[in-house]
Amino acid sequence: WGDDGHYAVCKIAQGYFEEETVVAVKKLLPAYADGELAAVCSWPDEIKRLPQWKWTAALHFADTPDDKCNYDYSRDCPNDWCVTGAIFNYTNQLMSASKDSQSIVHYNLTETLMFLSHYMGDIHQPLHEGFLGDLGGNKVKVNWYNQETNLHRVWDDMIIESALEKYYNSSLSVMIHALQDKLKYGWSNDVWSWGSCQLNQTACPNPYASESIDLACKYAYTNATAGTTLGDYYFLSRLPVVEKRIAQGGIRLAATLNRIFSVKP
Ligand code: DCM
Ligand code: DCM
Ligand code: DCM
Ligand code: ZN
Ligand code: ZN
Repeated sequence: WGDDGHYAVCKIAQGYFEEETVVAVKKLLPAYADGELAAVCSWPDEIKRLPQWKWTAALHFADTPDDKCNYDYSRDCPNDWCVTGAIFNYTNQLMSASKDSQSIVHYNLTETLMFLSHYMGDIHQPLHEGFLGDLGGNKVKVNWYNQETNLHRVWDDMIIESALEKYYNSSLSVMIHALQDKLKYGWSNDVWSWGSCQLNQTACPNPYASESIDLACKYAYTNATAGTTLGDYYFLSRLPVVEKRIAQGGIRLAATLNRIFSVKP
């Protein structure tokens, strides 16, 4: 996602934090966040092109083989170097620090929290598990209404931007409130299952990646080959998918952080 998508995921997550999570997150946030996790959730995008952070660039996605439309950790996350592996790794870092406050921590847990929160958003963007051959839609040149762009950017930014203009008075907080209402009144029966993890695991990103490539094949790539002009039909039919993925990302980020910080030393 672009900045708006990441902000929305983290703002929604904040509303589902348990008390211990509120306290732990507040301790880890940098001062400039002013107590808001959402304020720092785009940080990994801001730094990923700097020479000293280049190693993080591949952790934003897990591309999958062209036209397979499925995801397999051992195949698509070689050496654990992808968004799913990053979520496992950063969860483990926060867990070991939460479990044993005496241990010498060799990493910066503030950065760990910002990476985990960002990558939990990205894994829910269907094209972050898109095809290897087109770099998750980046090589698919399309027009969004009369603007030249690529399919990946349509899903990172354009659908959200058009929704803000058309339905939300150009206000991200109005859009977030609408998603919070949908979570309360429309998706209330799904929220518990979205947040739950199998086998008492703390983080379970693999099913999220599988859902993403399934949605990429059913919605993102469909009727969006190179050279296509995407407009109202594509926008209206795909916006519900984008909104649901942002809501799911928020719920799952909160559930994961709640599991991490409920662990007593
Ligand atoms: N981005 C940014 N600042 C940067 C690098 C990228 O704002 N220094 C934006 C542009 C991307 C968006 O972040 O479209 C999402 O990046 P990604 O999807 O790689 O996480
Ligand atoms: N991306 C992806 N798969 C790739 C390469 C990039 O999903 N193989 C994502 C990461 C960014 C966006 O596409 O969100 C743009 O990539 P970049 O910022 O590297 O130009
Ligand atoms: N949708 C989704 N994930 C699925 C199935 C559907 O994001 N596994 C999208 C397509 C629908 C929207 O969400 O337009 C609402 O679907 P539902 O009413 O099934 O929740
Ligand atoms: Zn992206
Ligand atoms: Zn990213």
